[in-house]
Amino acid sequence: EKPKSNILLVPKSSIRVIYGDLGFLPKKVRHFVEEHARLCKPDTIHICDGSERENDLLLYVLQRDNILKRLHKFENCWLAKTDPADVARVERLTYISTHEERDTIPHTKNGARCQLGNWMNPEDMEQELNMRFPNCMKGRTMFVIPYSMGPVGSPLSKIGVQLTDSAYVVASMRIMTRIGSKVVEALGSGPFVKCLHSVGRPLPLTVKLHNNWPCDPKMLIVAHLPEKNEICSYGSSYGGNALLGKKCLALRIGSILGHREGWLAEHMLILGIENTKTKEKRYMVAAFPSACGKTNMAMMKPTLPHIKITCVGDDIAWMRFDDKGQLRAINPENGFFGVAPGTSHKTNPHAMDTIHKNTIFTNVAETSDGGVFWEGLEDEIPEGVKIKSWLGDDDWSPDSRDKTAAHPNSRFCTPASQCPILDPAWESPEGVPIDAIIFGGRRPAGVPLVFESFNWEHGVFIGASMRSEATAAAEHKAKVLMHDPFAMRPFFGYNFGEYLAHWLSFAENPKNKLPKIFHVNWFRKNKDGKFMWPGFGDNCRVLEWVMKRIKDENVAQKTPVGSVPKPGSLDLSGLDEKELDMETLMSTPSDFWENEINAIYKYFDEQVNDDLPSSIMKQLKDLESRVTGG
Ligand code: SAT
Ligand code: MN
Repeated sequence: EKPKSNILLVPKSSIRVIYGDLGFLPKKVRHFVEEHARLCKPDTIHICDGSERENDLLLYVLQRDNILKRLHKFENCWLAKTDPADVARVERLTYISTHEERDTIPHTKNGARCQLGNWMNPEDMEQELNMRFPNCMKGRTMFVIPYSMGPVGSPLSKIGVQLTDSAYVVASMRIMTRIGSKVVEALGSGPFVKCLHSVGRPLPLTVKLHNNWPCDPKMLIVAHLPEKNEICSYGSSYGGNALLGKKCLALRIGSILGHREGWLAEHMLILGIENTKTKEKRYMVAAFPSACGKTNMAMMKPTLPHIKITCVGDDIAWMRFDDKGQLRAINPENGFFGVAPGTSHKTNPHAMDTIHKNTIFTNVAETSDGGVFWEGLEDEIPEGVKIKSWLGDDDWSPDSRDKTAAHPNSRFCTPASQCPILDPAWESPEGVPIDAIIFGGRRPAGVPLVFESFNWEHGVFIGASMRSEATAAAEHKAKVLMHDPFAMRPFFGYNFGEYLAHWLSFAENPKNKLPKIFHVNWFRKNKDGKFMWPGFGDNCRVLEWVMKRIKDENVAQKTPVGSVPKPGSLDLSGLDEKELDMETLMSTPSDFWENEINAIYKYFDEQVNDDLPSSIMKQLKDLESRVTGG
């Protein structure tokens, strides 16, 4: 049934659809739009079709409103500078609301603050949302973004519809997800995740904006309502707070759907690796905490000439065992939202080649020749070019070192299709076959370059006990070792104990070919505080070894912690072997591991408590007896 006109009737006013046609939306989507238009009271509605014409219009508006600035050095590239108070995800205001607290988070010991998610009961949540959303879009346009996480029409994909009053969010969602009419067609009368987002600044403004960037950090909330299949986000326009397909749908809601439907939504890159000598090709996934070099690894330029790496995704993997028992993964995203600082031709040449067109940069520094700058690009700036920092310091120089040029969490938002090493199967609807799962972290001491788990259960334990030096992507500033199980700490959609049980359950089906599980650490330091391993493109040497282990080649030897490469089994050709202390790099000092085991005991006991599966506790005890030899 079609609506009578393209004008939405709301008591005492009417809201005009200025772009698109309400009549083309499935009935359920139309009701969702109407209900929230009535609540948020935008002036106008724009239904996104995903066309070029639409994008031109959005970019025109964003430029006119001084939110985006064209970067003349590149093709169709843009710079946004945010309110300095809106620069990252805000974990402490990110909630999951369910009737039962225990569905969302474990019962911590002695009322300790839960580090594995924030829960709120539905009544309080309703109050919080009612304090914010009524009339919040006054004077603004409400955009309707139908989007697909995963290739449009793939049986592994999920559809969301995001309502937002931010054109910047639309332009970014257009890069990061597949949006528009083709998604509406694929949706039909099927289910979708309802996503509501507002910057929280109705017009006319009552405060002065910084950088014309509307946001309301004091009222910020990111709420997940899995029982209603809904996400509501208020007060921020930035990254994971506002692009609701990414962390909110693809990880938090995704992990809940995966639990329910028998699959996994993980914070993992997906890469292909080919040995051109043996013509063998494999796919692997890897989980690292944010800004730990994950995007660099996903796009690695290998230093071994016979190894070829291809990229399927740099942040999120949705995985499922198929009916033959093969684990398969899709990348639900359509672009890269990568941390800019540290990205250079030296560290990630393929990313550098990806971002010189059709890219939105946020909070990087700009150069007087219309380009961009951030920490790590010092050697790539032509002489005489001036740098303007993200905060607007006009003549920023590397000597004014107390202030960085770019914000440490500044980003590029760029289409995956532009990556020069994109895997040919990256959009394959059935997903790519996964033969190894890699966990990793930034561990300055004690943790070997690579070790392999003894079995699936031990591998799940390794994921559960991951720790890493904290990074700039979240609001944590100081460098401390943080527990970050599965690199999912801020992204679990449901009780972490249940999540572990879900991972363990895949071993119960004898048909499943369980991939081998590994842990890597590119960041071990020697006594002088220097990195012991060259990292970056040389990490392909470790992946080549992993490939050998997939085939069960006899190249591993046991340590109490896991199996490490036998001496001589890592290809070190072309490296200065005098400089490398492989023995120390692979060592597992018992005093270090005794401390580590104590930290894991404490963490499991306090944070997971009764929800910890007994087999994971048994893995910890087994590790302890192997380490202490008792
Ligand atoms: O801002 S995002 O959540 O998209 C990226 C991150 O913080 O990990
Ligand atoms: Mn991430």
